[in-house]
Amino acid sequence: MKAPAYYNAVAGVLAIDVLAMLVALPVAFPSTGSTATATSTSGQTSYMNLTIAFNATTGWPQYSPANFSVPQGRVVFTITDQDSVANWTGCPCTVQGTVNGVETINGTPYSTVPTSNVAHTFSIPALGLNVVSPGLSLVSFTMDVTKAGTYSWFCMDPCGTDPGGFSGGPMSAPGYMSGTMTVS
Ligand SMILES: [Cu+2]
Repeated sequence: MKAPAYYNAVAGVLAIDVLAMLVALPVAFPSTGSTATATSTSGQTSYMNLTIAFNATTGWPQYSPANFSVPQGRVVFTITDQDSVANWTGCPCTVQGTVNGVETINGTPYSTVPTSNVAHTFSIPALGLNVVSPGLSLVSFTMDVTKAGTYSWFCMDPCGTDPGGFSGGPMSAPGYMSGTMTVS
């Protein structure tokens, strides 16, 4: 039986998409898993995409890549947060250290993020950066990094396994809720 024309068209598009993913995936998720370098595609601006997903072995939420490099200049970050929605009344939810003091959550800009959904933060004290990552969201923020160096980042949210959550599990294992950003 001959497949309808629309089926062939859809299959063709799918085949192209799969091919594009096969090419793109090793770039987005290098085989080392924890180290990556941002790509600069338009002059001074570079792009760094982070994902928070559950580690297949431990089951803990994990930033990936945890250790990465960016060139000096303007960097546009995204955080794809696959963790669940969580309320955190004690959240230091003011966005700091980004261009215009805002981050966007699913396309909407916030200078203070509602405490009703805070899964993790991405914080670099040495650069005055604090960004909040709600569960099941896409966060974007822009940052101007002017000084070369290696900066420690970490999550301030009590997402650990100890009572209180500020230690244990992903909060105590390097490469989950902490890592380094190297500016070169
Ligand atoms: Cu966290």
